[in-house]
Amino acid sequence: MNRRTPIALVTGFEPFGGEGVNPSQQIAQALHGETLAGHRVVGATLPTQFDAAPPALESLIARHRPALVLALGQAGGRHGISLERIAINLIDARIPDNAGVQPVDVRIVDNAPNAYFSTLPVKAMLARLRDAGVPAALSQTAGTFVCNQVFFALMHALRRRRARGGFIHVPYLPEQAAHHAGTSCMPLEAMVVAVRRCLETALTAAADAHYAAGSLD
Ligand code: PCA
Repeated sequence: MNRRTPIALVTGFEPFGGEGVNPSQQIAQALHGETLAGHRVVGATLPTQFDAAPPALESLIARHRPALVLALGQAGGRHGISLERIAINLIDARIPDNAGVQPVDVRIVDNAPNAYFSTLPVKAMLARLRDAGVPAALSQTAGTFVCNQVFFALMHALRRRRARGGFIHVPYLPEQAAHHAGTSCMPLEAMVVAVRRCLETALTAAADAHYAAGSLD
């Protein structure tokens, strides 16, 4: 790969909330170094900390100048792959982050819009996952914890760049779900395959695939 190969940046998060692992981190690590649709994947881990996560993401964007950024996070209890559509300009933490910080009702960026939409073709990605038999859904909220903060910071950072960006929440791994009775889970390898398909779709789909795919709910 030469230096001009465009980059797809994929981020995951450190474990948080008492968990020993975070599938989003493991997926980003698994995809690191792959070439997908002519893009080299750079996988990285963000701290699950309100103060540290946005600067870490911004320095990765400055360093790699990615053509596309896909941020991943764990959403324990959700069923299947959640393709997030909307980042809101609000933090309202139900639990402390990994630094013990728990902001309540705080704007993420002053003088910024109340929300940004993902600029990834979420409906084309959803169709691709459903064709492959992967449990997946569009989600209209990424929550109000560190994931939503990073999603918002990502879309704010990209607002004047050509690069596209978005966010996917993934469920628990089987070993995590074993400690949460009745919750849904997915094996790591199935999540890696699913996120790879999403990336390939996002890197190849026309920018308007988002709108052309129709309602899939
Ligand atoms: N999930 C959390 C933050 C880090 C992660 O993987 C969230 O959904 O906000």
